[in-house]
Amino acid sequence: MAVDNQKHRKIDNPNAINDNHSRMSELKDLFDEVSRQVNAELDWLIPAHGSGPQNLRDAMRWSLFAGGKHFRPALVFAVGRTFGADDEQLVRTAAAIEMIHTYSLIHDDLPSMDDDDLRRGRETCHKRFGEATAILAGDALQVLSFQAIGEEERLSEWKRIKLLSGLARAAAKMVVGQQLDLEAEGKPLSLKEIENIHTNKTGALIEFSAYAGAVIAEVSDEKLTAVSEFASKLGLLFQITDDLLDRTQTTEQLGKTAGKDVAAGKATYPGNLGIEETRAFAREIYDEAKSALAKFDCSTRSLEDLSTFLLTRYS
Ligand code: GRG
Repeated sequence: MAVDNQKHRKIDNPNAINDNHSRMSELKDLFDEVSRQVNAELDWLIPAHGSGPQNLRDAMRWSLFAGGKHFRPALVFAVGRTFGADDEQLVRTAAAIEMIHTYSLIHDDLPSMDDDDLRRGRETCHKRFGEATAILAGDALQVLSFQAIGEEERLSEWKRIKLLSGLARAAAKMVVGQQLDLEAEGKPLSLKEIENIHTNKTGALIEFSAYAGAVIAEVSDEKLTAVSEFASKLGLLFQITDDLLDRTQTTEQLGKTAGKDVAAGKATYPGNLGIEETRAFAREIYDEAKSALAKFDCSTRSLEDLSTFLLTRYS
């Protein structure tokens, strides 16, 4: 009998264990390889020394090179490679998305927002460099990400325009989601309202990451629709399991303050549904993400593995 929990699953067939191990090691290779390429690109785009105030440069690099998971860049690579794009066409956009994501974390941690001291296992940007410099480091990362795509000569002008407008839309949604999130603190929300906050705040950039990989690989409009469907499920799955992590893991495991959602009176999936029902909901969304992948009509192994990674990361 199989228990429906990936980590404690009882598997009768030893081949299934080997397959699980080899897929986990393929996924680890994907994350390692993407981190290596993206960090090298970021180091080239924002070197340790150069013109302008050194303190601002140090603040950007403090947050950029703090050991984030690089989930969004991994998604750019996984979708792009799935449809045949070369890594050298993908890496700049993956790095630009990591810059926008890092800016959002720096600003989210500010005293006027979530007021946090710990991020990615180290002091937050404003704790280390002061509030004004942290605000400016976030601002600079945001605009530099657009510049990085706009000046990327390995991409055609048509692709650059599609990517720039898509990134601008996603970044705007993130701001809308953040404002809705701040306004909702301490208020009871319906599941629909929670989903609307997360679709904007977290989902939009994840969806854009998948879209970017597909645009760079020049997929058909029909495939692009399937990619969007998959990515919207993945964005939701990311947030549901992020909410679970906040409840089930320690500050050390997370590298950021655990239990913040409850302390800040945030409406979350576990707060609304309870932990067990949230787990079941995550499983449902995971299944829907996998069904969307079936429409890709090609091997989607790495995308299945990224989905499984999200589903199982909280246990
Ligand atoms: C300030 C404009 C503005 C937006 C902030 C994304 C966001 C909106 C706030 C982050 C707050 C937060 C913790 C949201 C939950 C989901 C999330 C984005 C988690 C952090 O992303 P990970 O887990 O982090 O990919 P790493 O460090 O691995 O990159």
